[in-house]
Amino acid sequence: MALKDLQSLETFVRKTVAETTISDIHTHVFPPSHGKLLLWGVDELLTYHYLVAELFTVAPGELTPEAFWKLDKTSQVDLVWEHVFLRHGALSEAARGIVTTLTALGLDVAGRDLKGIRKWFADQTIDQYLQKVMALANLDYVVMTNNPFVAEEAGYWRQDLPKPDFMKTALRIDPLVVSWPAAAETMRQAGYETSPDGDGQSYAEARRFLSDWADRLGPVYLAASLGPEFAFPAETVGAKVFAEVIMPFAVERGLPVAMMMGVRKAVNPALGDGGDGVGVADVTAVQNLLQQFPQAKLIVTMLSRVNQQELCVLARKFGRLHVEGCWWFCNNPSIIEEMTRMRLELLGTAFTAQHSDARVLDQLVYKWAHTRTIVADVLAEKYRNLFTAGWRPSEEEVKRDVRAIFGGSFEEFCAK
Ligand code: FIX
Ligand code: ZN
Repeated sequence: MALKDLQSLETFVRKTVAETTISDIHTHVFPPSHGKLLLWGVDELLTYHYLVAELFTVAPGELTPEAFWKLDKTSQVDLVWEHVFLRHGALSEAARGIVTTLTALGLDVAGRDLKGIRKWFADQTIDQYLQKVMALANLDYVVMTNNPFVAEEAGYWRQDLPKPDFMKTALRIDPLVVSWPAAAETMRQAGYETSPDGDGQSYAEARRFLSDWADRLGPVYLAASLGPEFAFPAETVGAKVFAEVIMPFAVERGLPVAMMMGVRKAVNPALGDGGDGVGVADVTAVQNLLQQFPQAKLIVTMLSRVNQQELCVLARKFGRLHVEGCWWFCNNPSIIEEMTRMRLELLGTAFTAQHSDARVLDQLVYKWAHTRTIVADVLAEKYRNLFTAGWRPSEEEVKRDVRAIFGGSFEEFCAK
């Protein structure tokens, strides 16, 4: 049905964004059968590495990361709660996210009763809670991050444990690119003839390793996070592994390669996962891979705000490049708004607006609630401009377009 005036159009756009089922194409959640790997609950929420990093921006000098990591989880949580939330206010995106999640779960976060909130979580069982979180976030599926080079993860997958269909897999292979000698040793110990130097045979065996794990996992895509220095082509081991292992395997298997570019690993190692930083990546590496591998499909997100326009322009040149997500340090309202507006202006709906990157299950609730609010504002503006220019979108078309940027375009891209 056509939308006859600006008011009914804007109302319908906002309603559609609020109600559209979303596919979350990058997360760090795990199946409940993988035990402690699946993080959930208020203590894990409050010790998310974003908040631990924020703790050390405000904590007293005598509280060192070394001392913090020696504390038990409850004491760590109490410190984050006291210093980040109570003494300095929950204005950061990561802190506000906890408030959003706890409120959506019906908990009295305004009362700041951490004890009572902890008790509520203690009464939850993960299987029901997982369903509750997926429903609250209104997701049809999540794509996980599954790294066969992490012994604990590989151990669970080798047991062939139950996994909900709505938890899809991604074969994560950073070590192949960024630490080949260690990856070669892991593969050698698993029975593959790989050597730390990397040679023809090693690369063939690495492709076999990927093939065996792809058979086991059935991944939606291959994935790797890369530093800002990643270049292609280049006389580096990483570039050689892309050329000899990753790209040939991906093309042969018909799998997209997801590249997450621009992370400066362990800028401050004392913070653990929270110690990573950001750097401007090299978009020409993506361009060169697309030119050299004309059958390959790349899904790319970049960590630096600086890279965003150049990446969007490249996606206009190659239908085999899919731009997705406001990754990590871009996953903040000010940057999500700018990136979504830029992507709509340059790519129409041929992109995926967001991924949650959730490491703690409950984060799915806030990451998507916050994104829906921002995307609704941007889309309302874009449809208003389009209507004013003379176009009359129907309700079905608005639904189609909203779904497109929340998973539909991704599925079309993967099926190409
Ligand atoms: O490499 C990645 O998948 C990153 O998203 C993570 O390493 C990072 O710690 C994260 O979860 C950011 O949100
Ligand atoms: Zn991630």
